[in-house]
Amino acid sequence: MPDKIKELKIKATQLRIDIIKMLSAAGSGHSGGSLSAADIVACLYFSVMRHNPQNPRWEERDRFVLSKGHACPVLYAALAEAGYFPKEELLTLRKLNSILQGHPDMNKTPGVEFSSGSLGQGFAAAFGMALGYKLDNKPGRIFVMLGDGECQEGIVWETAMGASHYKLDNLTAILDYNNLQIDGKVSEIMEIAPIVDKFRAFGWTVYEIDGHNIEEILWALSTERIVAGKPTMIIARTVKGKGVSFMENQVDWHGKAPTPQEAELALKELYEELERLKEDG
Ligand SMILES: Cc1ncc(C[n+]2csc(CCOP(=O)(O)OP(=O)(O)O)c2C)c(N)n1
Ligand SMILES: [Mg+2]
Repeated sequence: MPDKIKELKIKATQLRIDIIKMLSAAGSGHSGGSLSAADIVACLYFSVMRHNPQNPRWEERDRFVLSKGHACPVLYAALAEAGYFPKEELLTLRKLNSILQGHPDMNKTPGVEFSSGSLGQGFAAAFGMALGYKLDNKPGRIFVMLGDGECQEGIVWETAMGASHYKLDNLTAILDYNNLQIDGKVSEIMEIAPIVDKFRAFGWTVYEIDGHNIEEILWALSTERIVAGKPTMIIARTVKGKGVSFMENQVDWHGKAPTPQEAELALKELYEELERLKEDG
């Protein structure tokens, strides 16, 4: 496999390892939705985005907003790996006075672009950032990740309408389509399908990919996929809890942290995967 793909698979596995360590140390937090997003977040921070951990407020940077803010362990793991703050900070997740709060806080954590967690709001904020970049003639791109349960929020559809009205082709959204929300299957609680047709009807360019396939993620995030005058939506099919066998597709793991014993089992699997990737790629 090409070196770049191998490197990103290793990064994503490293993020999953850090997610398990952080959540286990914190004793609370969101496992499933952090793990489902790891491959996409790895591609963004370690291949696609133009950003500078030494200068987080660089004017022309690309920005990433994690609208499904409860999955912040994956964001914190990526920011630490990229060098925004020391990795030791990860083990302070959810502690009093930590820079790593239970939901992202842009005033506390270097590299966090928006304080998200109230579902839907990060998407709207990203729309505002993209509009601001256009008005200021800035070259950067704005990326935002949503959950599928999050798409049940009305604000998502106001944002979808606004972004296409203002022709925000500098905005790329990624939907982490794992078909699970806090208390069950999205398709049973309040169906969002046909989500591709819905975003197309709202004027977006829509791509559907496997959200764990690095090649497909990079393909969809490439500037070549941008259609002038339209925002881009990437519907990424994912598995909630991806990478840890006993967490995969289990709704119980939405808002639960592993016990020390469970963390040990999870880390064993992930370190084996890391070794496998390093050996044969
Ligand atoms: C406005 C709002 N309502 C409710 C919640 C509580 N909540 C946190 S996560 C979640 C489910 C989100 O599901 P989804 O978007 O599918 O996330 P993922 O599966 O990626 O974890 C809910 C209801 C919230 N954070 N914000
Ligand atoms: Mg979901």
